[in-house]
Amino acid sequence: MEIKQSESLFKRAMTFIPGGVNSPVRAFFSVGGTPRFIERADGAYLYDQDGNKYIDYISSWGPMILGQNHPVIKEAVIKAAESGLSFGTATKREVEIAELICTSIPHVEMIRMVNSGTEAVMSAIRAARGFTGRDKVIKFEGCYHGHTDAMLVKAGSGMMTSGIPDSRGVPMACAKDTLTAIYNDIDSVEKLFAENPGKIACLIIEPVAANMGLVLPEQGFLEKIREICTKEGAILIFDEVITGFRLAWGGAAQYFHIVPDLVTYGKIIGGGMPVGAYGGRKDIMTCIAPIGSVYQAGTLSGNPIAMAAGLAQLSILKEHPEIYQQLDLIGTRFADGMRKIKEERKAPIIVNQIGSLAGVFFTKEPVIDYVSAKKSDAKEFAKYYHYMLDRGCYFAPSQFEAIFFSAAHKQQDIEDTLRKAADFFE
Ligand code: KE4
Repeated sequence: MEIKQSESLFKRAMTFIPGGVNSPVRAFFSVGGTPRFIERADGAYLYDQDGNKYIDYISSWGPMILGQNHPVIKEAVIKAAESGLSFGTATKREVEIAELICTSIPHVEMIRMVNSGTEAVMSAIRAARGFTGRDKVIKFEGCYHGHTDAMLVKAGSGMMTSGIPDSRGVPMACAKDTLTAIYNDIDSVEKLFAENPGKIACLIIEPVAANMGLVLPEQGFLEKIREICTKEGAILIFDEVITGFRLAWGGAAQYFHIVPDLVTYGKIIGGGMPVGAYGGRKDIMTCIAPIGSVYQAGTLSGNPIAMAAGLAQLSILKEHPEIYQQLDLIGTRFADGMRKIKEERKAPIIVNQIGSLAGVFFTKEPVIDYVSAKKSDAKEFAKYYHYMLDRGCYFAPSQFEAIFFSAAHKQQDIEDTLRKAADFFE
């Protein structure tokens, strides 16, 4: 595969941008080789600067659930841009998107727009601390909640990929209030509450962990977490930046019938533009400035163009719930196909999948948490990664990320991918 343009662009990028990228996991450091510089995207496909075509299995890390360059979303952005880009005032679309979410997701009584998932998480944690008057936060090893200081402790995603689960630059004074539990291990949660009675403001969890590869909650795990948080007076925050509006319209909360106190969103609600949001119980959200004393703000929060893209995408998802069945079919078809390859070709892989999210681990043990995920053979993954990339399948360049399917993926794309994967395990 000819990638001369990407190679020369990467060389230039390395001169001016740390690692040549604006987000670490894009740099291909864990799989080696040259990141592909994508020029354009359409439907289920990406096209790089050298004209190579790929089936898109990262969907911009989740936002492009309807596929790339969707005509309705594009039209909404162009139309909004004709009226101006940013006013720094209240605007109608902010009311419309807040109304759409709050009137259709019961546990979201109020919502605040921000510009990224990181900002949503940072603000939700501050709201929980302000509401409870407590300082400590529980997160789970391998879960990633953006790069706010308090969350860069045993974090997943790019940190797990680069093997630095704890970032330098985070003061001990901050990290000491972040307690880490083990995913799918309720005893580790109970132990932290017992050791810190009355001190834990909130527990934040990815209800489906998609930043250590894909790890599913075991039966009863989320229910027990809900019970413990209620008993201990700690705020339960579902970080639905990935699962929100993806697993179901109401996200993992609807999928698993659990009611969180706060929820964070990102990705899909921006339709490809920079948007995050946090919301939930009214009694907590009314603590937020200007009506409350928990401060949070943002110049471009609720930006008119971003709201137009988000509204367009959410409106399609709301009006066409059959999309979720379609997404589940595609994800299940992929997972079943990979498991068939595992059986027939004795491939050393474990496949996790839920709806339009999947994960393929190069290991023989079930992957249920950070430790079991870390046992994956990253070298073998890297070989598989490049084999598939060179044959036009663009997955996340890390063993510790998820596979994202969109409504634009067709049966044919999946069959084509499975055929190539089977050949790799020949
Ligand atoms: P952003 O600040 O990147 O918009 O969102 C942070 C975030 C919060 N919560 C969850 C559950 C997330 O998955 C993320 C970000 N996801 C990664 C992908 N694993 C973003 C990709 C990247 O960092 O480049």
